[in-house]
Amino acid sequence: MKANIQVLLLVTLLAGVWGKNPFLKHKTPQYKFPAGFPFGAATASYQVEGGWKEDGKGVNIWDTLTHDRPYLVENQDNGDVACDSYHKYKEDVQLLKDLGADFYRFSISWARVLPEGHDNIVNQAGIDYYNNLINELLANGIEPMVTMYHWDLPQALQDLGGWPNMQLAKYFEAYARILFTHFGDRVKLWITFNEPLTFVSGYASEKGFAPAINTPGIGDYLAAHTVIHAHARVYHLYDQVFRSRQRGKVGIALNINWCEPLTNSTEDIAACERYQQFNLGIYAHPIFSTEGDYPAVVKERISRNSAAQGYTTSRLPTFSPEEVEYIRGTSDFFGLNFYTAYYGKEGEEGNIPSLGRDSGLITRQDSNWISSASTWLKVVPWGFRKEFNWIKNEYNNPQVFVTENGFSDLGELNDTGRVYFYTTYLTEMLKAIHEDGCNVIGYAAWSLMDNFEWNRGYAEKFGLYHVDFNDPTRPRTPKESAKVIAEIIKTRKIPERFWQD
Ligand code: GBH
Repeated sequence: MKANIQVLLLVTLLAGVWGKNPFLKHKTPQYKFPAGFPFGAATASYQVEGGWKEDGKGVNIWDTLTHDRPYLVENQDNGDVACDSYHKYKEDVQLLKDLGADFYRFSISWARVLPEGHDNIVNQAGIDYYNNLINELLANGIEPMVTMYHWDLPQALQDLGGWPNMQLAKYFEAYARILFTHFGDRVKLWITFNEPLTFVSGYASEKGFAPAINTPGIGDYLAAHTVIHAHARVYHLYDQVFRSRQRGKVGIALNINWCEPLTNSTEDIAACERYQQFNLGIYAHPIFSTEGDYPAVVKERISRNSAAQGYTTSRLPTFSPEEVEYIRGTSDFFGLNFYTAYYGKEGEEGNIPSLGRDSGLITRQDSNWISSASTWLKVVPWGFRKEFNWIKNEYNNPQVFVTENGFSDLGELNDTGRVYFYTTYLTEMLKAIHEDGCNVIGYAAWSLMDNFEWNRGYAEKFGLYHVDFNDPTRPRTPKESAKVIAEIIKTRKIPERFWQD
């Protein structure tokens, strides 16, 4: 009897050590980040640079929106000065260094480099600014990851119609050629576009993102079509002219929310599948799928709705077979911006016509999910893992580089909400890597520092570093989350005090 108890105790102890004892409270298995897995932080030109009319920079559509229609932005804020990174880039690099970041994802302001959008006038001061930033990063052992377009279209190109005008694909290629030529010797990670889904919505409402034009279900689809062409052109340009010498990678950053079926009915499951196809597949399918082109369900539904609404042609443009071939496979990695999730059920909502209406579902968030300072951003860590798996299954397990992930609050230094967000989302990402075999190859936190949050102005803060926007010198201060992220980068794991049961 006594021996039996001893054996039982021994077994219990050993099982406890192995983490399998059901009687002991144990925690989710803790995984490490693979050796060499790059960690970084992200920003975007209009959100941080300021210097809106300095040294020959041209006007862009966000300058125009914030100056001409200030009522579209919370508190009538604008990015004229923002974080003043145009002058403070050396300090920004030190923030990254203090984090232990492997790379910095920033974007180039098209109008700072090409004030009129076209390549006939190159602004040398703009080239100098980005050369200085890139050189400062490299001198500090931080790799630059450069987004070519994070929403600040030169106004001169908007005057020609903006992204719905197919000619912009050609102008974007000319701009990209300037960037590869001037920076490609040192920049090895390129992102053509940040979140086309989000910025083409600037052609779907007069109230939101620049240029804030109200042509939903038409202008946004035309813009998407141009952007996909423009992306492919830049990829081919890199292949044909630069890749053999520069040996970098060219990708695109796509944003998506997870959609969890409200019930397990076939209708709701299909509704959430359509959500993925209409919001992610519309860009990812032409580029990352084996067959190319827009997803079948997207083509069918827009064509059917267009006909029912009296249009004699589909509101969604078509790719020719040659174009499908030209676009297919034009990305070296899948950039993923991920923040939150929705419940989805079959149904109709949204403007007639609109992408939302065409997709045929109703989305809602759960009032029990933890909130942030942004109405749309609820904390749903498990959605992150599910999204990685959806991408893995849909596109044959591509290399996924997380190009954004982050949380908003009101700017507090003891940012416990953000710490909870990062530690839980990163835990789910580790499960996707280690348990599900998802091919995740890098991670950027959004954002390095508090910045101009588009139509929300400075009311919602995403930074690991606090920025004091009332002080003309825009001092930066590390938040608690900056310290935790630094610890994670250093130890390659989630600190035990944050492990969840
Ligand atoms: C990213 O977008 C952007 O790339 C980045 O610049 C931005 O600062 C960051 O996220 C934080 O927002 O106002 O209710 O209509 C994330 C995807 C898509 C989220 C558009 C907000 C608008 C919601 N975004 N969405 S609403």
